[in-house]
Amino acid sequence: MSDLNQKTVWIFCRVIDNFGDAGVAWRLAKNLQADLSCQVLLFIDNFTTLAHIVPELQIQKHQQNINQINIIYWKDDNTFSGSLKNLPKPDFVIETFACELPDSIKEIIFQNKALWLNWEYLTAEHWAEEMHLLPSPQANGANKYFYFMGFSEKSGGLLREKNILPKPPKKVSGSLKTYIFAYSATSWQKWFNCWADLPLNMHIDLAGNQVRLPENHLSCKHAPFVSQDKFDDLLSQYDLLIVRGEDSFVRTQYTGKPFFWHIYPQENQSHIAKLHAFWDKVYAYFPPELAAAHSRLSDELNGAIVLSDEERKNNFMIIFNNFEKWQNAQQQWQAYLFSQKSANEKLIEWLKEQGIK
Ligand code: TRH
Repeated sequence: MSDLNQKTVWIFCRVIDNFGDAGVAWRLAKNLQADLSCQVLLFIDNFTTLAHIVPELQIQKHQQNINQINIIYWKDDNTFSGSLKNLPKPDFVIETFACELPDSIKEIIFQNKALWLNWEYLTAEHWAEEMHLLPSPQANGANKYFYFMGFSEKSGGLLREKNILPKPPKKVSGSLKTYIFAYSATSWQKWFNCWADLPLNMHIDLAGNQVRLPENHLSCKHAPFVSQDKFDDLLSQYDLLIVRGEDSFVRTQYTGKPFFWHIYPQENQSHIAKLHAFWDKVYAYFPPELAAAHSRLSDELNGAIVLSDEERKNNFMIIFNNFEKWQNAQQQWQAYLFSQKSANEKLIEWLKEQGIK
């Protein structure tokens, strides 16, 4: 992949909650710096959250360089007085998750004729492919383009470091090593009790602080938060993963391991359409009976339905008794993802088409 010979990109991130806003912005910054050899300035309004992911970050130092990425504390226009002038001017600007840029930044975009991208939340829904890279004329005359990552050739692809390769499958040996990094939900204690009643030799590592430990004899312990650089290797050590949000969700797919997705819950259940749009693509690789069982459990985990104890148990029996078929299906999905160009590659192609060479 050729580089953008030291073009400069400004990335903006406003942390709403959890770790994903910072997590995606940091991954984007790392990928642009490494794979596109860009000069990257990351403006972010929450150093405390980012420091969980980047432990080297010094929270009190409002401008610092880590892994050749310039990290700058940004809240609004007032946190910039004077310092903007000393920064390398942007060739393109990425606003993550429509975090709304202050007028001072919009003025710099206009003055420098910088390309302006809004990096959208990841979805498999069809409409995102249609909107990908559409220009949206702005009041100051600049065009803002919407970048939609996704799972198909027509989408913006997924962020993928050029040095990661599909990991070979590993047979389950001894206990079923399970990793849970999820949101709180009413189904957890029902799932834990169901697993405790099954003839399962399972150990659970529980990350984050939103899910309580099982109230039964299941083997489970809290997993410490690791740096984002160590996160991929951590995920690949498990047989079964239940992950949340956006970035963990993508990184889990790269492991090729069986997983459930605990999607970020939205008002009026609008997250369910996004959940189904994704799994509809993946179930094409599942045997029908496995897809049906997984789908019912996934819907219960994400609050779409409530299963009876009997149905929950039957569905888990189906997926655990067909665990190798599940592994095989996820490895086929992994191969499909790796067969596509990454967001890194698609972005550099588009930037060059727009004249950034
Ligand atoms: O933390 P999240 O729930 O973030 C969410 C989602 O991004 C969601 O789309 C967004 O709308 C909401 O925030 C505001 O899940 P996510 O996206 O997986 O982000 C977690 C990040 O933390 C990810 O980059 C992985 C990283 N991480 C580590 O680096 N080390 C760890 O030990 C763990 C558990 C996570």
